[in-house]
Amino acid sequence: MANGGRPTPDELPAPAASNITPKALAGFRHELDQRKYDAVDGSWAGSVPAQYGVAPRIRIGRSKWFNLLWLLPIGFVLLIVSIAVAKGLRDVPAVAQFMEAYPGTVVPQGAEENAGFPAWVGWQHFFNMLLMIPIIRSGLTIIADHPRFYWTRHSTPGKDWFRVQKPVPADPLWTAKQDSITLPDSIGLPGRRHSIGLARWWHLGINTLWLLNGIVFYILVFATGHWLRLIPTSWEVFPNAVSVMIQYLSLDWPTDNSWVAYNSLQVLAYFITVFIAAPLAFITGLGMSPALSTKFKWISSIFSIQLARSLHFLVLVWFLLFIVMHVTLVVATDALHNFNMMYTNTNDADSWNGFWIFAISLVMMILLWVAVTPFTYRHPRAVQRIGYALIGPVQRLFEHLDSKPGQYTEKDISPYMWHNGKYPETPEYKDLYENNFADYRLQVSGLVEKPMELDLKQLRDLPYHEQITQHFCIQGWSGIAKWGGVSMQTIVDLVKPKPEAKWVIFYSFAEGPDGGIYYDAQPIEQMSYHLTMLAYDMNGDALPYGHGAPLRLRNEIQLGFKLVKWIKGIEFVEDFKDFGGGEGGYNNDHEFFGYRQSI
Ligand SMILES: Nc1nc2c(c(=O)[nH]1)N[C@H]1C(S)=C(S)[C@@H](COP(=O)(O)O)O[C@H]1N2
Ligand SMILES: [Mo]
Repeated sequence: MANGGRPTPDELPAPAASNITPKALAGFRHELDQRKYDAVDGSWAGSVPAQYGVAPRIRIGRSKWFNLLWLLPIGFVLLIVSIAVAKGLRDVPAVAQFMEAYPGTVVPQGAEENAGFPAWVGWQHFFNMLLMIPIIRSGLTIIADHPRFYWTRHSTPGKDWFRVQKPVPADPLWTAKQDSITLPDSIGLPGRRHSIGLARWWHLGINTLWLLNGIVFYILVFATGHWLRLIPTSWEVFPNAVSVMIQYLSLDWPTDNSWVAYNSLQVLAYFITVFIAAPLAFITGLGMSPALSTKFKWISSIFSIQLARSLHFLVLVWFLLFIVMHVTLVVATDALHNFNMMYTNTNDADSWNGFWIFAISLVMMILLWVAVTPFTYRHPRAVQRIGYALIGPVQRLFEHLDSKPGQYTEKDISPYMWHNGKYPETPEYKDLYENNFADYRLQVSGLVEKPMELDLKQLRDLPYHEQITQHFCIQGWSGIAKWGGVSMQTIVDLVKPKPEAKWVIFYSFAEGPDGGIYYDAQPIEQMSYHLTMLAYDMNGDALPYGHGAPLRLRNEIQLGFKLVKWIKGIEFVEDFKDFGGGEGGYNNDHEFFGYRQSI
């Protein structure tokens, strides 16, 4: 023996088979951005510059776009013409007879006994207004994050029917984040580009209160005779509504009898708002939830997320038109009397009492309007916490919906899938990519019996799992793809998590916009769901660079931002509090998203 009695490498026994290196055991926690972000300032979202949209446009036919600003002059001309026509009509004897037969108001039986407005109507009306302001404004911010509407779940560029943004550029790696636009801070809540995380806390959080207010309203409306005012009880409401319309347009307005009964146009407008638009807002809102859409396939196959989102938007348009008309008419017809009915619940035509209460409520609304965006920028964590307190329980509830595959087939696959996020740019990733991922190792570590490293061949040798599912980005776009790879259950069975493991962190090669690698924490139960998998194939080919090569997560009850692309490691942990900024994910740390996103 040479070497002073020590064996040469050739003489050594082969090392015991092991697929774990000390590096693998370490996880990637040290590569996370540990800073705490507690305010929204100039460095927001990786110092993303403001970018404004274009005037709203509607698609006509295949590719012609109509700028809606033209509706202003067109609407003005139409209004003038309608006024002239209405005035002319009233001179026609048949029309005059019609107007006499249908003066404009149907007084239902029992209306006289139920005349007047109880105090609860005034209060409900006030709360409703107060809540609608943040709901509508945050809704606009949500729209601004993907300023396009589609009729189908494919969200294909050029197939949008409405946009406030230029056409989608030809860049094949154009991301939805690049597509997002800024709103003025006085309009959006908040206005900044890509502040959807905060906007959603406002929107979903306040929605729970609005819903509660609405339920109380429904109960009281039906428990009292108040429903008689809002629900048409005879077909006469239609000719009467036409009559009222002619009276308004001919500028010879109907006599007001609101203390007893609304005129028929009011009844129809209020009925639609209370009993059609409001429930539709709720239903279409839920229609955008990934967990619900994936579970209730028979509904979502017709009522797709994009149909829901488009209808949700049209409901908003209705509300906006309603608010403008309603406020205009309240002020233009007998303002003092109207204020007294709603704010002091008296049938007093001359007192200023109602006006003053209205004025105070208006000041409150203006103060609220002005304060909410700056408050959100100063206290985003408070917005995140309060929002989560309000809507989090429902989001948690929906996380129990473990859906089976089979909702979609090959023919449902979207021709185009939007990209999102920040692409990996590190030398580490570039080297792997150029080598066709021959040196790629997925590192699975943390609270497991058997930490391991798996190369792509080993991953491909595991039982193959395939699913055709729909992706739901928080920004609002969607798309269907076929994903092939390994069920997360298979990985769980291999590594055997310890009982203490409660959360599973997925680490990316890619950094986030503020630096530090992208990551996301998911509850361990969901790793056993049917539709939770690591995908290395997409639509029958190897997963492309833009969509997360060589490996990405799919968990179909969650929104897209939780589905980490370019995965390099998975770590089983007890709690995510000590990882990164401690909020359970990159977007949660940096942009105040939530860690449960089933809605
Ligand atoms: N590493 C990493 N993964 C990520 C993101 C990211 O920014 N970085 N963005 C997420 C978001 S917001 C979405 S919607 C999906 C988009 O997946 P796709 O580009 O394959 O459509 O990836 C998610 N995974
Ligand atoms: Mo997303």
